Amino acid sequence: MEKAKKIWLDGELVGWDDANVHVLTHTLHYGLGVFEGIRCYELDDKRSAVFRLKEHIDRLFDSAHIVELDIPFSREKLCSGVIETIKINTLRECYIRPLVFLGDGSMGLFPKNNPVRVAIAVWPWGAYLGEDGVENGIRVKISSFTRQHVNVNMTKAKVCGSYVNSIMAKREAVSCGYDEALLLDTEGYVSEGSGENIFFVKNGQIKTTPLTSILRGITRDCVIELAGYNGIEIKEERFTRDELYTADEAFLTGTAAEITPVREIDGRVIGEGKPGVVTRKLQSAFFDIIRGRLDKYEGWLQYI
Ligand code: PPE
Repeated sequence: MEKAKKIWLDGELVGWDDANVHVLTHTLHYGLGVFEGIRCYELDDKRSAVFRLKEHIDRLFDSAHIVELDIPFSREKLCSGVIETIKINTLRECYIRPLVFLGDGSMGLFPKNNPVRVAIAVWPWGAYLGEDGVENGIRVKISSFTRQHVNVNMTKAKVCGSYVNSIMAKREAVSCGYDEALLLDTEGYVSEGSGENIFFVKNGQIKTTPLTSILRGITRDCVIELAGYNGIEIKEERFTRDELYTADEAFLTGTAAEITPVREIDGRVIGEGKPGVVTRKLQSAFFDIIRGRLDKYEGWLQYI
């Protein structure tokens, strides 16, 4: 990972190597923390803009609310913290990781006075599933691990501890020679990737998982909006893995993964085994937006 110069920690900018915590930091032991993943892009006109910053910070506050972490900063302060951190690091394009965690103090499962701490780190991060993945599509495996039951871990909150499930699924998929894992929900319906939402296309119509066991992805929201704008029918409806096997096209969405086509699932070739027409159309609309080429969606860009 490529280091940047400074990290925003509890309201102060500190050196990258000085952004440290005590080993008794509560979140480190029990996983109760929440985070976000945001991207800042360089536009065609050479300005930089953070993509859907407000929505990401709102989701951070929702996540914190769900797990009862009281963020000691306002939304505005964190938005300006993000901008400030990008500027001081002189990065034109980067990934942004705000993290809300419980500091050290007491141990055990009923922490009382541990401080709620906030960090914002930024670093250059290229294509999450590889340049080739974005171009030509990736190979996905249905995981033997199940997505958390909606009453086990809160799936609408982006909670640190929930990612143990994702990491196990991802490692399993990679060790089996695949690029990414796709998890089913506790009833056996398709849920989401280790760090992405899933869509598929059949006969010109798109389907995606409804907001049950999945994270309410902001890229997912962009795709739903863009499909509507392009007159493509889109349904949020449960579906099974075999429905996916027989799809014409499939793709994953996420801040890190952006829009990554899926060319194979469990050894079955999807459609023609390469990114399909609908996927390409949505992908290019998405890339146009983040590069500042589509005025209609300028509101999604926060210039820095
Ligand atoms: N589901 C999960 C489980 C998830 O982690 C993400 C984002 C999404 C869906 C898509 O959400 P959105 O980014 O708002 O479109 N995953 C983040 C974490 C990646 C990481 O490895 O860390 C991300 O893409 O930033």
